[in-house]
Amino acid sequence: MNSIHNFASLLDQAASHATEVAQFDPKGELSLEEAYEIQMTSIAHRLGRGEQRVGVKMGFTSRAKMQQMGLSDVIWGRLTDAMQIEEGTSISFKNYVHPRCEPELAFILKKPLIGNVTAAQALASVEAIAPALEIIDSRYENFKFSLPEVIADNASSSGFVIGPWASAKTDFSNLGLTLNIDGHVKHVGSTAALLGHPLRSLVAAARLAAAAGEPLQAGWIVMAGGATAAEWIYPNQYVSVEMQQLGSAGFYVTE
Ligand code: OOG
Ligand code: MG
Repeated sequence: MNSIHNFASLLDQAASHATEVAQFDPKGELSLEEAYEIQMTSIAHRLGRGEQRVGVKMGFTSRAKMQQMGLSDVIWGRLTDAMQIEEGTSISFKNYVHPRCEPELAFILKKPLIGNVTAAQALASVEAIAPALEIIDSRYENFKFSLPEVIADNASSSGFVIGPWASAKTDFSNLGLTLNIDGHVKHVGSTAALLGHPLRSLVAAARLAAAAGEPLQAGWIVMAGGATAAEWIYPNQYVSVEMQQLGSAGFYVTE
């Protein structure tokens, strides 16, 4: 119990000061329950400082991401308002340890979505969808971790950028997308990479969040997971996602 609180404080401090920590469970001996308890406790520190909970992020929902990180279980993390970066603005590189960016699809919900739901129920809860970027910044040295470690570290969540919201009536099952740096295409993919259909990521989010006692709420954002491998980002770059039909979203990186 004590170690849960210690690991949670350690990760919260590392995230808020952009410092790295050594892996504390490299062999993955903690249970997933313990790992999520560390995550919850660590995010409670942020909420205690006045941050507001705004949704959920999903992780390892595409093969590209599973392969890049060598893990294959779908994981999730908690989003707060402080993690949101306004589209078209800049982030300061010094606030990050070793950031990477990946293209995602974002959902915003118009009603709660709780527990075991069908894809049709999931779709009916969606207010709008948007092209999005996630900035992941593992707090572990060398961006290396075991499954319990990355879960404890809020699934590497660090920031997210949301582009223009579009009607959920748009067919988003297989939209082409690119991750671009300074206008150069770094990765090409499709929303179909997300568990075969991005709604499956939302269905999983509804189940996992409810099981944790924090069911998806109206107004919450759900980030469906990286559709391609993530790319390292550096100062003086403009990073963007371009998505078929939905448009683009981007941000600048300064020193
Ligand atoms: C873990 C987070 C995974 C995604 O979209 O798959 C994730 C990581 O890759 O550091 O955010
Ligand atoms: Mg992600």
